[in-house]
Amino acid sequence: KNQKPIVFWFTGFSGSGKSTIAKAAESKLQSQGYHTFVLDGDNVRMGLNKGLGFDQEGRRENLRRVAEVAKLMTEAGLVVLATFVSPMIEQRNMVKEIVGASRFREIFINTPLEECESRDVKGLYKKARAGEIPNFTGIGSEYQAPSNPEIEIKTKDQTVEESVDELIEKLIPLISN
Ligand code: GGZ
Repeated sequence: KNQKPIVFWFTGFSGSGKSTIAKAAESKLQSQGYHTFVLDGDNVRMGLNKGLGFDQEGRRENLRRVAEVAKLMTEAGLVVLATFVSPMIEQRNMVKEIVGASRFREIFINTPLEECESRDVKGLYKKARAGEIPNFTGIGSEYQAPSNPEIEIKTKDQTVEESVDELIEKLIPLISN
């Protein structure tokens, strides 16, 4: 299938739905014949980036390496869905520079902190509030929302299915030749 190799860079709080939405979108894209790869904390912080922390230096190095991998994947022709908190504008600008602006599109999974905290799927917010995770994004560490994302998905008042469909509808025109 003809497709443009683009890196879709998902940013948002922990628990905002980045991975869930990206993985569901990937299955739909693959069933339509697109060649995709999801890069996220789960498959990267365990291996390639094992040992990197969550201070801004650790995050920056995490994101730098991921950006280089995503770039290689676009050279193989893939559509990449990369889901990382990537809290700082400066970090996302670095990623954009590495990947190349023409291949980089920012996606803001806009779920308010209060909503992520009330979902608390992994119990991490509870731990962070208890002081057990010192640099947790939104609690002990800053999150800078993107000011001009290519796509913004507000998950608060819609189902996962609706968020995925909204994303797919906006994304497909960007990868079609
Ligand atoms: C934020 C943390 C932290 C801290 C562990 N801050 O919900 P999750 O669990 O699966 O998503 C979070 C993930 C964030 O890793 P990233 O590689 O995406 O972060 S960054 O882009 O900033 O480098 C969360 C878990 O790791 N986690 N400690 N202190 N999230």
